[in-house]
Amino acid sequence: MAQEKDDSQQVLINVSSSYRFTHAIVRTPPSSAVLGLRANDVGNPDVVGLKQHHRAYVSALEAVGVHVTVLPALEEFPDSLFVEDTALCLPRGAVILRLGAPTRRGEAMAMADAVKEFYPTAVGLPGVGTLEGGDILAMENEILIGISNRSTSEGIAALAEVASPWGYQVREVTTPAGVLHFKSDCSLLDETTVLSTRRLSASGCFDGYTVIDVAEGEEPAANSIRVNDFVFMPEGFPHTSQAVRDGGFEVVELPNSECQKIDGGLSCLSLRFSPA
Ligand code: CIR
Repeated sequence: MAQEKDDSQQVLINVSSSYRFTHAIVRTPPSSAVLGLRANDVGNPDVVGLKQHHRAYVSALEAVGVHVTVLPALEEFPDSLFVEDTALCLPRGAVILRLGAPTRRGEAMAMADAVKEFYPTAVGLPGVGTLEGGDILAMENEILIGISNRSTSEGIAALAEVASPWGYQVREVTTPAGVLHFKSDCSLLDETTVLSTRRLSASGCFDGYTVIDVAEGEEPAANSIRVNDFVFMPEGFPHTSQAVRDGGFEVVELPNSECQKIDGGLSCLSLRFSPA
């Protein structure tokens, strides 16, 4: 279990929350990101802008008390800035995943050593199914995983095998048709609250949770991240950011226009964790 310190640097409380993080791992965007995978071509990302936005993202994490490890760019993997898809890091252990996109498979192996710095006992996903981190929403006691074009039932069952002994129920849910990842359409805001598109919450997967709806036409805002006391949201979605503020959350808006051109949201850009 991770621990937090107050201003006097005394250890205060144990933290095992699904949104309190002491550490993050990110990877510098490669110039080859112009070749990144995308469902619809709306033009290539501007690499200078992408790198600027990435630096702002790292600074924002640091500003809320997260220690960030920045890995070097991997030009051979255009999508390698989206580190979230390569591993799942929970308080009690980490799993190196098997990506569903064939061109991205090698990214997981490239991430393994960095994860093992913090989780020496990290394991590989058992079996043969595929699972990308973008489909995994880790809550307090349960982990929701969306079946998608990238993540299979076999991959989800394999994760359940590993995560059940850590005290989590794994629940298989459905990613809306045409949506890349489950978390393209939702985010955890606190223990009992999620931000979700209506097309996803209509499936009933968040029954029992409080849902804040993403405004119509602002669907990319669904991929936000709660980090410690703040919710990081992409810039340019005023109705949704207001709804989150109205829900009592403190919002930090970050530029993400270039990532969005290759289907990347804010969650995709980091592994966030508090190792025990
Ligand atoms: C891909 O298609 O794999 C990348 N262009 C975007 C990955 C976004 N990752 C995420 O949502 N976790």
